[in-house]
Amino acid sequence: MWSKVALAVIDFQEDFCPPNGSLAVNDGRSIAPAINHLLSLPFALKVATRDYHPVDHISFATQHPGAQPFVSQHTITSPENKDETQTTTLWPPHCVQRTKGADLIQEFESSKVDLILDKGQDKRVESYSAFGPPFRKPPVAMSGFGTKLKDAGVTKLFVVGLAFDFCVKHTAIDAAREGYETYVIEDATKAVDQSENALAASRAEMEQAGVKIIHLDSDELTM
Ligand code: VGL
Ligand code: ZN
Repeated sequence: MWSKVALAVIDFQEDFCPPNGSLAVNDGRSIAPAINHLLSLPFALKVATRDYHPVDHISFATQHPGAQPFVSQHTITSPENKDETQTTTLWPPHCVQRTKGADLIQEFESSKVDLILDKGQDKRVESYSAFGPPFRKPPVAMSGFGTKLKDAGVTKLFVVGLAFDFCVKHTAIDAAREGYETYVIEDATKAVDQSENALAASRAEMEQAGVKIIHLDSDELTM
């Protein structure tokens, strides 16, 4: 029953974890045992993604004079179509290519994944989703995530990792829209904004798109 089922571990990287991450998510490191447990299950495909930005990525507040990380919003126009825009939060520089902050964390048994895919490499656009930026015509070489799932014949996807309210959420919503039976295992994720209101809003947004939010003890994981 696992033959068409994949696991995606999103952005489990140093910069998203305490104590030294530049965009550390509270308790981000604490989900490592949960994720390592999931890696022992017989998924047909296990993928890890990395947020992997050029040093001058558009999402860095430092690229926008006067902007404040976590607070300022910035509207990005599709490089391919000026009628498509994306409004997004600006961040401290993070996950810069070939820096320690971009490394997958040591505690994550990443040797057990089949593939590591990089995203966020085009400095002109933000791409929370592993499927690519939210524009109809992708402006860039994509991470390859969608193609790899298709090639493996996957129909069902479990999404975990960091952060619940950004890259996990957007990857899961895109997966559901692409027709995958999609689950987020909430206790194998952590959010940037851990207030109950924000968590509820993220859950609702995902559920609206057809994503199911489950926990590690779900029957869905004892197929
Ligand atoms: C992420 C903020 C900026 C994430 C990536 O992986 O959730 N969040 N870049
Ligand atoms: Zn990023």
